[in-house]
Amino acid sequence: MSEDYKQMWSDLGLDLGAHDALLEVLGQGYQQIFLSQKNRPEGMAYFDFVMSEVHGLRIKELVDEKAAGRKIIGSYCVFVPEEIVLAANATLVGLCSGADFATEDVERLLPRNTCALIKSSFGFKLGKVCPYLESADMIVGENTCDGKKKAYESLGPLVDNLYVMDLPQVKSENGKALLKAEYLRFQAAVEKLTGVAITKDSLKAAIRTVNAKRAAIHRLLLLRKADPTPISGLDALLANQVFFYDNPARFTESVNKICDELEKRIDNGQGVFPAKTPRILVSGCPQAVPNWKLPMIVETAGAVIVGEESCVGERGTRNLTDESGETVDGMIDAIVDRHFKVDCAIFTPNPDRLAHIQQMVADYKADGVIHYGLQFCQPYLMESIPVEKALEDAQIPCLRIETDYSMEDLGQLTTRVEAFVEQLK
Ligand code: BJ8
Repeated sequence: MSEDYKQMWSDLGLDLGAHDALLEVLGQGYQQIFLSQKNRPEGMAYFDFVMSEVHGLRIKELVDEKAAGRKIIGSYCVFVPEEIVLAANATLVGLCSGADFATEDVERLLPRNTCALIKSSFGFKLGKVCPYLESADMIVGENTCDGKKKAYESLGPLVDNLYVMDLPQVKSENGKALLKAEYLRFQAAVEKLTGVAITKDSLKAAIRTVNAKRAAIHRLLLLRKADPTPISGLDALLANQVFFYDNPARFTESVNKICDELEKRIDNGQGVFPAKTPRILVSGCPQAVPNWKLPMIVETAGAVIVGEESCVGERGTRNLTDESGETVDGMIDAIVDRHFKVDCAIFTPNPDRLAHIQQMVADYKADGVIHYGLQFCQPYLMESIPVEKALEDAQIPCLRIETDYSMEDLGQLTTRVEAFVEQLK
């Protein structure tokens, strides 16, 4: 594929040598981790194709959209409302990154003790290896954790199109009013970028499109309640990750198709692992592409992941936006209501998240929880301690891990996960 796209990547300003190296590692990792799995649903062929073309065909589509006058908006957080972007005739893509890159350069701009997710986003910019970032006409940062909000101050000078959205930290009426004010400000900024005024009809259509996409991925996630589970945690995570890159309508159709297949598998008692395999819920920080370390360890240690309480998972997709609004303002209110339910650990206090973890344990019949914390991520690491305590009080085994994107702790993590799986058996 590379030869066909070299000109496009070069036009986007990528460092072709560094980019080739990244694709090589990504391809090898994908081969070893995903394609070696047994009993995969046939519908995963779609996601294999998407991943093989994630820097190729999908970027070509975005470049073609740009040539036709459409704008591309990049985001690092599920609080950036895709409904508003689509309604203004623009396309939203995720920019969070799940691999270390150009670490030395990054550590000249950010402290060493910054979480891997933030460092990776900087590394992809400084290393000039992310065609999504380079295609974006607007990059949206958000004031969530301290790491991100301060990092955007350093990202600003590296790009010429950073827009920073303020976000509440408390689920109060004032907090909700701030979110609405910020969504209205964002609406105005997007309309200015695209030159398209959002109308009642365009916003309604956008809400329906995004809801359909969320409903489809949520349908897939709920099918994992079955024992044996019809899809591996690795493949489900991949679908959750592709959610942020793919064309929404095509994604919805492909996910619904694989769900039809999974339903048949469930009817036939067919699973990826035998029935009674220990079932694990992963809860915590988002796992962005190509961060597949934890599910790879868990699913080669004799367990299966049945759910992700994460923004790349149910935290990000479970709630739909009410579709009944009849005015733009009414629909913006519905978008605010929907996003205000996201129980990110940046909120204080954040009791909904604990309740959701416990609900997911019950719904997915999980035998235990692995709390996934990225090193130096204060919000999730801080919350992991009361989460563990509450789960233990409810006699639900919990393993708290703290890691990064490197493979240096692979041996140590594997040993801990294997011991945990033994305990669940
Ligand atoms: S709504 S989880 S996508 S902020 S891992 S950068 S929290 S130090 S990613 Fe997130 Fe939005 Fe919340 Fe979801 Fe900071 Fe932690 Fe790093 Fe994190």
